[in-house]
Amino acid sequence: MGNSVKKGKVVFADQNKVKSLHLYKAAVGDQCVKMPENRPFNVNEKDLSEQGRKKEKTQVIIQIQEYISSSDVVIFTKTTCENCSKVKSLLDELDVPYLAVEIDKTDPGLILEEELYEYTMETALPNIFVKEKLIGGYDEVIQLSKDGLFQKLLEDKEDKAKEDQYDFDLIVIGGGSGGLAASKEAAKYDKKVLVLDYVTPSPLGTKWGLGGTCVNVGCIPKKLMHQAALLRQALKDSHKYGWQIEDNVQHNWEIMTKSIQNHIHSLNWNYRLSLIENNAEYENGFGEFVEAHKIKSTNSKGRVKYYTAKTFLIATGERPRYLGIPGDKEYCITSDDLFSLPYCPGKTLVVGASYVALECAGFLAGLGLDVTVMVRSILLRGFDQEMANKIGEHMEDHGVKFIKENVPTKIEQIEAGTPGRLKVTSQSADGTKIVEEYNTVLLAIGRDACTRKIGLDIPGVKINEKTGKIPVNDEEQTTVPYIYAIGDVLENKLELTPVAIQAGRLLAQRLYGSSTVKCDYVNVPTTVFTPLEYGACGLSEENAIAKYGEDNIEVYHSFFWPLEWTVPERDSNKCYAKVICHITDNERVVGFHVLSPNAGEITQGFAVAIKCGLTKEQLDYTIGIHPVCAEIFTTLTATKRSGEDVVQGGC
Ligand code: FAD
Ligand code: NA7
Repeated sequence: MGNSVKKGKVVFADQNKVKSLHLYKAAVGDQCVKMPENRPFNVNEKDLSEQGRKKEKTQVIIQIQEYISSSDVVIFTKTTCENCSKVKSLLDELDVPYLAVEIDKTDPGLILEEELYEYTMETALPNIFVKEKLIGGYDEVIQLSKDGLFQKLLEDKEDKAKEDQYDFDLIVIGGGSGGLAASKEAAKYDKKVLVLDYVTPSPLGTKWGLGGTCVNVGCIPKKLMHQAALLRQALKDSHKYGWQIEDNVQHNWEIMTKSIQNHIHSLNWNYRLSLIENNAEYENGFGEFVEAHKIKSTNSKGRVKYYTAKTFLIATGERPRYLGIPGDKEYCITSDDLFSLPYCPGKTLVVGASYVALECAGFLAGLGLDVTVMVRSILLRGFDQEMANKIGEHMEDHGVKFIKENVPTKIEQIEAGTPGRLKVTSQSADGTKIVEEYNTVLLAIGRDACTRKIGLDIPGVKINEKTGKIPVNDEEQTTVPYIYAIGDVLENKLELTPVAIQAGRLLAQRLYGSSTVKCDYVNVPTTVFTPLEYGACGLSEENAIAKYGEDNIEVYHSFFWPLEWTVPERDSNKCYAKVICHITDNERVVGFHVLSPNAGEITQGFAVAIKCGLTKEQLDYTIGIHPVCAEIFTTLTATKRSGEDVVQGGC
């Protein structure tokens, strides 16, 4: 990297004296970049008062902004910096005209370098701006150039935009799973697209990069930590397979989190690249409506910009909910903090009993921690309850403790530390109090839609006042026709990454292509990554009964024992398969459920078949693959109604 920026060192006092503002013209011709207007600073150098310093700071910020907007490509450099020279040579080779601001040649007096650091948060030079957007430094430009993408940044749709009364065709608020998918797809139709993404730090200060919940604090780190826990089980199993591994193998939390975070950082960068590849603009700013067609974007330094668009898409997702009891925000963590926690959480209380809670409890216990789950009512509300209870039993068998029908009422710190010690007071419905000590309390009690602080009332978008969720029609259109919404903010829709992506992509195709295809929210497969994974597609048994009546459904089921688990002699008949068929509709499969290793891999394939109208007869005529877990679905004969014993003896 280039020279480190030393805060407060490099300055220039009088713009008229700025001799070091070099205008590099590499084959510029008519496109010659223009110098920023000279703006003499009126700061009295002796005026060291607070007000004077503020004024000075403001003028430098304005100057930086003027530099940035004065040319398509602006580089802040130093003459002594090797990487700065390399970047300039590269731009010369690429025949790209640029303006280079040589910081070390500017007259001293003001705090350009310090303000530049504050502005970009980049700790090294050069800082490269393309079309007023910070692209990054040396590494980023070299990578973009290697990928052949630097020139692409310079292509734009300005001409089209000028014809239009708006700055953009589409502004997407939220650069998560849904927002990014929609932005890239819309840009493919040659639309001018801006995507704003901004992560408000968690109460404990955790923040992350571009890509939204799934990649940073959801599916990706969760599945990787689940994998870390499965490896411990594999180590145990390996004894019976002849591996002579010592019993006291230790897990290192820091190494795991660092490796996972490194992977996430590479994904953050790939998201950025793919926006560039698709010619969609990105800004790291918090978006909120200020007028019907105008939004304000505020970055982490409080810098504000305004943009207008013809169409808007809300894809702001959700953030974890807090209990609203003493000590929750001060001392508890949520999934937003867990995956980058710099220390092992130790003895952990997980509050909540839905999939985020059980998955986190599962992998923490799998890593060898002492884990308790505090359940207010039932496990996995909304999922098939038979499967949910089997998951709970399996977790209990593997050492996870459950405190049922209890809620925390107070969290107190006994001792600060990494982890510290917390005292948790909880209460059951009958008023019985439990007081227990933990190192960490993880709240997983649901998530709230990020819809209340984005000025939706200004254009008149209606939300469900109680939940904050946005109701939409079957084309993801809100109550304001030119404003759409997708993903986790939607009311009564599944909160899953592939759902948000599919909805975003199809919406862009309908808006800008000739498509009429709508997102199908029915029969969406999903998997809960508890230690014993649970895959599901279609209706739960309860919902199938409610919809078709008990007499009209047939439930085929069986326990099974994965071959791989027989040799280590563990978890016999814990895996379970169940298909729910609608009798009067040719025994069409309306519900598919499996508790198994790799349940997601199994469920994905069957979901395709269910989408094609799979019947029980077709399952029976399908020849299985032997010896795999999924073959159980081709041999199911026992119905629940028959009361037949479904425990299996093995292969
Ligand atoms: P998000 O991905 O949350 O993106 C919204 C983005 O908008 C965020 O980056 C947010 O910071 C940003 N934003 C918010 N407000 C503003 C604003 N005003 N201006 C600018 N930006 C803003 N799904 C699965 O399919 N499989 C899983 O295994 C899975 N596991 C999960 C595990 C956990 C712990 C969690 C919490 C979720 C999991 N999910 C999983 C759900 C999945 O992450 C979400 O369904 C998905 O991310 C929703 O995408 P989205 O685009 O609606 O929102
Ligand atoms: P869910 O699916 O909304 O479930 C919330 C869980 O937390 C559920 O078990 C609730 O119990 C429990 N809960 C809710 N409030 C409390 C309080 N105050 N005290 C104790 N327990 C409580 O949340 P998740 O976090 O698992 O997942 C939300 C979304 O995130 C999911 O759809 C994915 O998109 C990712 P209840 O059953 O209501 O008694």
